[in-house]
Amino acid sequence: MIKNNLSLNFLFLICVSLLLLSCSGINNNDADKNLSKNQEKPGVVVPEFNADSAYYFIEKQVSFGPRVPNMQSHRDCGDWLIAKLGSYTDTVYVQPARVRAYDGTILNISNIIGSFNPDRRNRILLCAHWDTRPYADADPDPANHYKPIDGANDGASGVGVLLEIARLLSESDFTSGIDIILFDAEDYGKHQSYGGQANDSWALGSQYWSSNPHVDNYYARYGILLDMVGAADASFLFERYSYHYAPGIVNKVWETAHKLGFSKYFKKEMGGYIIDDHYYINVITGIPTINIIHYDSTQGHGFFEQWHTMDDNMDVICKETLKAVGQTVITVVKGDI
Ligand code: AHN
Ligand code: ZN
Repeated sequence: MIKNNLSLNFLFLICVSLLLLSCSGINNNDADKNLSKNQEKPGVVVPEFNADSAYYFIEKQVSFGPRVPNMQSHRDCGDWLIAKLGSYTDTVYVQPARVRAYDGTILNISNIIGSFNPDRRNRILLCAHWDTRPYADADPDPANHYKPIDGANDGASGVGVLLEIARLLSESDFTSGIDIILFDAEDYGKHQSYGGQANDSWALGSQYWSSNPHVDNYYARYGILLDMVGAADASFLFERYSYHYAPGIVNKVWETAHKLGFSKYFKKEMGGYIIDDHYYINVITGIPTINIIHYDSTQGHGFFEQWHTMDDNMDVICKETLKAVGQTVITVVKGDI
């Protein structure tokens, strides 16, 4: 009797823990049911986004160390990304460049582009940045202000979601073109203590690509940028440049997220104007591009709590959030190819 009670209590405890710890290791019940019908567009089969797989891709990037241009860990991770993206896509392009940072440092960078059906005119662009910030200049401890960060959320999360989408697309049949661009040197913007003049110091890789696309006359119908898409309880608000340049895409993505049951992440509220890779793509190439980015107005800086701190590590990453973003984006893309 006592034994029975104990095991009942134990079972109860396990159930409660599973409910509470939904972020530290969810079991995705849908994982073995790989495909689901798109409720919106009958006939369109949407693959099931695997958050465990995306999580692993993030963990792998972080394992190289900070991906700061000119560091060995940056080159090592770049080589892994080229091989991984190349294994899923029809063609992979590496676009090397030397760019000048706000402080005069010459950065050896590489944008990494994986393309499905590279010869098709009708294309969609998906992107994220793969580099990480060279300094934790928003860390509460000033001793960390010149140390590089893991960038599990700021950087690796968007790339992890896109690699999982590339894996799913590699198993999928479609005729349109898709480009997955991993931009370098997004996060080498001016240090918070820098007093000098520094225009356009962020997003150096996407500025370079936008002025020098990897193929002549490159065009895509629209683009979607993912930045900081992995934290627990993330909130994705309408980013204002996205809404200005691509309101139709913003509405389509948020509508899709709501229909899939992810309204707690995708809030239909205005956020701020954020200079990020999508800004330069919009301004320089004219490709209407949106940014799905974690925006939190309760934080002074407006982003997730651990933004540009030493705590932007794997502990921040939540599979539920990855699932919400990944399933939404793959649903939108599958509906359009
Ligand atoms: C600015 O702070 C101007 N832009 C932020 C873009 C960013 C930084 N995305 C990730 N890290
Ligand atoms: Zn950053």
